Amino acid sequence: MINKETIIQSYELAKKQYAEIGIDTDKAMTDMKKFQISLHCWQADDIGGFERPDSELSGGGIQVTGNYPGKARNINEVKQDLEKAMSLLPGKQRVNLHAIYGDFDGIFIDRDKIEPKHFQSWIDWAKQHKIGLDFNATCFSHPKAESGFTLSSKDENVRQFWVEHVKRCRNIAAEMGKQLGTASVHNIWIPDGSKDIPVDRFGHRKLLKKSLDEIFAVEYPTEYLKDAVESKLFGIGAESMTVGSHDFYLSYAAKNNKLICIDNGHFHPTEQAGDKISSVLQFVPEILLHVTRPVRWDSDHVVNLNDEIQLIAHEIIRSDAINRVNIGLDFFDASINRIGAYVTGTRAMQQALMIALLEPLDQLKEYEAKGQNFERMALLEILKAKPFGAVWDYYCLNEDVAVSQDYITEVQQYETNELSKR
Ligand code: RNT
Ligand code: ZN
Repeated sequence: MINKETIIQSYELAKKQYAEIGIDTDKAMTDMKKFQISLHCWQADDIGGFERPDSELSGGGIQVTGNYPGKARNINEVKQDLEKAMSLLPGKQRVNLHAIYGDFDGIFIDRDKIEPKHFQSWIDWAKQHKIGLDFNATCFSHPKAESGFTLSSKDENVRQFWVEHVKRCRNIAAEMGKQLGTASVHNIWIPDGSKDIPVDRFGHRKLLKKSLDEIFAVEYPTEYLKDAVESKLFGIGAESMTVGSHDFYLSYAAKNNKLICIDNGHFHPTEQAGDKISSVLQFVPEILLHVTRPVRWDSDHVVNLNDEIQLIAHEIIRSDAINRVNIGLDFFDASINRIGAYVTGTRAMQQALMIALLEPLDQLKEYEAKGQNFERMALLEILKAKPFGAVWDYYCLNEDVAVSQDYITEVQQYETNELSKR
């Protein structure tokens, strides 16, 4: 077990060191409360969902690899796993559901028939835990998605089926927001694209625009619902063209006042998702982030505290956009303990935010404005060696969650007591 006295003493020293460069560590800890990261339910069961007892992912560019034991087999186990993960995380979280996670009571309800009542038990659970819910239409893992086209399908029946599904999903999300008193972010991601070089890119994109216009024709109060659209570069089986590209969705969001969802796995590898934040925020009201770790491609590894995540966090703080950025996670690794994945990934994002809050921004901006670029670079380098870990550990201690390596022990215990029995 971590020694509490050591954590407290380390913090006191760290606090003094940060104060010397004008940083108030107590304030940084208070500011951390402004973030509520949305935990994606799909890490718990490898995006299986509970639509059909035998449900399996059927393509759509989403690949989950690994078969580590302990995968959640039903809604109660997903809830239990999320509760465990949240008990190991400082601060408050939200939970992000996909439409295939409805409480269908063993009856098959097709996607164009789902209703708020199928999510009432999730809403009640969220009320009980005083957390918000976010939502996603599930336009993949379905026979009507197998052609590779959903909202941009040229088969009018197929297109209408998916339009109806997404309309219903927005209605469900609005109901979540209404009952929980915190707007639900509904995100649209579709797998539409083509494996080989297409000729009618224009036709499919025109259809996607038409579908979105139909879907958004129904308006909901923004206190209940915030709409986001998620772009992508390519997927497995859709290497040559993705209908919902960044250009497409960014234009759509800017023109229609929607949120753009930036998934940092959905761009060319040398593009920086963090660099996009200050651009798109000039034109859209808010953004949704899908924070992930793309290893060479959109592999959705567990988020680690790396340069990419730190730039994202810095840009949120430096753009003074805490209230305009909704942070969701989007990774799924079935090859390791899934609760450990949640906690490690979420903590990495939280740590990145805390590092960003511990930056003497006024001083750095002043150096920059005056052309003192050596000074700017030096201070940024100096900050890397400051005792951020002491502040983080103290924050966890204050929040009454496992500090440092103690969370490994807790995840191991949960594996022994719960996961290994599944
Ligand atoms: C897929 C998108 C999408 C999904 C989730 C499950 O590439 O990132 O956000 O991962 O909807
Ligand atoms: Zn995503």
